[in-house]
Amino acid sequence: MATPIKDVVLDENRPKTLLAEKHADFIIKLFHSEDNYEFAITDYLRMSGMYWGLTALDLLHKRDKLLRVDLFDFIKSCQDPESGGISASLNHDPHLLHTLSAVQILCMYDKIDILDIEGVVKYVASLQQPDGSFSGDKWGEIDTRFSFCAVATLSLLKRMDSIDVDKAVKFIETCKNFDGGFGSRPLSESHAGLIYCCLGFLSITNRLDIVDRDTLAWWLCERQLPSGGLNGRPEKLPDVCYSWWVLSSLKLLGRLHWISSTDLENFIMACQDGETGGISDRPGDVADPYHTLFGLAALSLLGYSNIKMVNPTYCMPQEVIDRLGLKPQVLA
Ligand code: GRG
Repeated sequence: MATPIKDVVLDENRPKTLLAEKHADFIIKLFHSEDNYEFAITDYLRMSGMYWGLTALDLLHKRDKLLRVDLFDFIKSCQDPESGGISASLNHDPHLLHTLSAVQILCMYDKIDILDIEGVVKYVASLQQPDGSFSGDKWGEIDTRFSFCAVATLSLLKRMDSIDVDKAVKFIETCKNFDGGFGSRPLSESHAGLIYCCLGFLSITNRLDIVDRDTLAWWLCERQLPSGGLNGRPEKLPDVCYSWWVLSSLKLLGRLHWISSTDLENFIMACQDGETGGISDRPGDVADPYHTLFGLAALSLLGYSNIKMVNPTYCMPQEVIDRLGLKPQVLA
């Protein structure tokens, strides 16, 4: 007997059009919720949370609705003067992920000069290991996510010369699997989130040539389920965030048309919260800024009108990448 497919069923009364105003209000409200319990307990991911929210607002053309100059003072105060790295929030350790998020936000607002840029470069370079991999922070966890964070940060700062790029590429190559995908380390299971990190890394380093293009594109398009949603690996439920991790990967491989964009669009629309605004992982769940950004960014890749064009490598507005003069590789 065939194994039943794990999936969700879309409700007839689901939202079917983009609730842009509601999503903008949802994000703006989050930036004014310092007194909430939820705000307090998410301190450890604040910098990335700000990147998700601000990028979502910008993609919706609503950046000007949030005028808070104290955001930049906050980011500046999260840079550790000793290591040069940036933390999620005050009194947290610096980490590559939050360093990237801070650099992304400041590039979007053309405010990168408020940072000690040499300090950031020194921090990122100090985390490269003898085998070319990167640890996320001084505590030493190695993961392909951190290889992506390192080269994304350095390329935005135009300082790729500060690391050994060839060695970094060799490490990513050792994380490639028989199915064309990539995992977090050598011999780890292929996962759509990590595939995005490795393809984003290879796009920045101009080395997408090492990818088994069609084997990987086939694995990626097999992530689409009957509901139209995408999962991150076989036998898992769909989740809006994979609309981004899978779709951006297909875009970098020049194979976006291998999945049904209409079905995916229906799924993302169904995950919108018609009352509070925001997008959740699956229909009916609680909305959050992470799924709101990645749902909107996926709709942008699908060519959805009224959403700014997103860059598939950096998940930032394309106009910012153009302004910086960056041309990450994308296969035709
Ligand atoms: C700037 C867009 C941008 C990204 C920064 C951190 C990062 C780089 C990307 C994250 C990529 C990602 C989502 C990796 C997934 C890691 C992983 C193994 C998740 C597994 O989580 P489960 O088991 O999820 O909860 P599934 O859906 O597999 O059940």
